Amino acid sequence: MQKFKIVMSFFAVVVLAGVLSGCILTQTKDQAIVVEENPQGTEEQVTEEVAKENNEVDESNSAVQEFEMESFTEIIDGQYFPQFSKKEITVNKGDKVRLKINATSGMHNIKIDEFNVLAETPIGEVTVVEFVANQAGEFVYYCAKPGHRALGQWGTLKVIE
Ligand SMILES: [Cu+2]
Repeated sequence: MQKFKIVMSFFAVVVLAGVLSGCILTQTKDQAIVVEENPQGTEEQVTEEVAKENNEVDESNSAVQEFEMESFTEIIDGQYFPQFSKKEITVNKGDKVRLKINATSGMHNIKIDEFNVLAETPIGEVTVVEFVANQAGEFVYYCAKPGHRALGQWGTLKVIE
């Protein structure tokens, strides 16, 4: 009888262990699936949003300067003239600059050499570009697609002390 009890409790332990490890395995699997389901999805974006908000709180002494402009290609007498609707932007040194670029026609991007800004601006979308204007002076923002800058797709970024 004593032996039987020992055997039974051994079984009980084995069954309990099995159930527990089963739970743990299931949990691990579920977590793995959640991660797989969001490789470039919502969770990451939410984290980025939170990070952005935290940044804004951290830089509460510096203002956020937001500008909206259109990026497009005008056709005049069969000639293509790619351009930004805004030709000049003025901010204070230390400002966080947020550009909202609405690309309505043509293939464009935006580049500002001195602030390491380079972003594609897909047509039909509003592309948001952010950087901190941490140096004073006059800079050029432009489209780096072949020929676009020379054809007039650029503007002046003035950062004043
Ligand atoms: Cu362009």
